[in-house]
Amino acid sequence: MSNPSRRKLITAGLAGAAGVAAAAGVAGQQGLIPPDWGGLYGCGHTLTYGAQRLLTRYANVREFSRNQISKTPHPKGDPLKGDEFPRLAAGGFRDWRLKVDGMVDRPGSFSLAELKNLPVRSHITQLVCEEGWSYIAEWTGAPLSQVLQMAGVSPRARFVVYASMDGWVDALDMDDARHGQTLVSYGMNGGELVAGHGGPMRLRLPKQLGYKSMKFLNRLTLTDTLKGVLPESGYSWYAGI
Ligand SMILES: Nc1nc2c(c(=O)[nH]1)N[C@H]1C(S)=C(S)[C@@H](COP(=O)(O)O)O[C@H]1N2
Ligand SMILES: [Mo]
Repeated sequence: MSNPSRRKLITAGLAGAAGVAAAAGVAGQQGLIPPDWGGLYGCGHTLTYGAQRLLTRYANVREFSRNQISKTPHPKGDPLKGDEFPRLAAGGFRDWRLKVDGMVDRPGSFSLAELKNLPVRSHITQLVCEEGWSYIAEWTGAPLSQVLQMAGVSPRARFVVYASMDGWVDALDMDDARHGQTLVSYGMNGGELVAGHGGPMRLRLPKQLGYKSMKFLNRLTLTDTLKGVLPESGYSWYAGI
């Protein structure tokens, strides 16, 4: 190979690399890169998340009719260990609060009664467990977007980190957090949300697999990074369906 053609090749290679870098930059600005883009499975995670964000960012998942509600929903329902949960339950969850902190103008906490005063949204959707079972139920609650609005989210916030009384921690991006079907849910099939399904309050996020619909929710933290925030769980961070 003569030098000029090799130089051409190198130039073409550099231009190609610059193109990939520019594409990655644009993809980042458009919110197409997930926080777990690195590592062994990063490429797959990025393709899944990027494609879902391009195609279904604002789409709703399917809602069912009342006669399709499952007769026997499948609760994994372990009771919570420790004294806190029985104490709260004995008091009708009057002392239970949802804490909201991080990148918000008005950090604080909300009682169940305050959250029930927000606009009410219900949907009949399918909860799909990664283990292969699913059921259809009606969930009632406040749109998470309303809770975020009440707390005043900073425009710099990129994720809602959420945590439960049984020590789960997970996170959503702002698209899914503000999606109309994403609820902080306190009701199921026309009654209260029972403890077996995560009562008094769970996140209900029908756009992703069941493990993202955290039961026993008690904290929301707005952040601009997930670095060092999420435990190593073995589950994919983004589980769009
Ligand atoms: N806090 C908490 N939330 C949780 C879980 C859990 O063990 N603890 N399990 C998750 C999984 S893997 C699934 S499939 C659903 C099950 O919801 P269900 O008990 O209402 O059927 O809850 C999710 N949320
Ligand atoms: Mo699950």
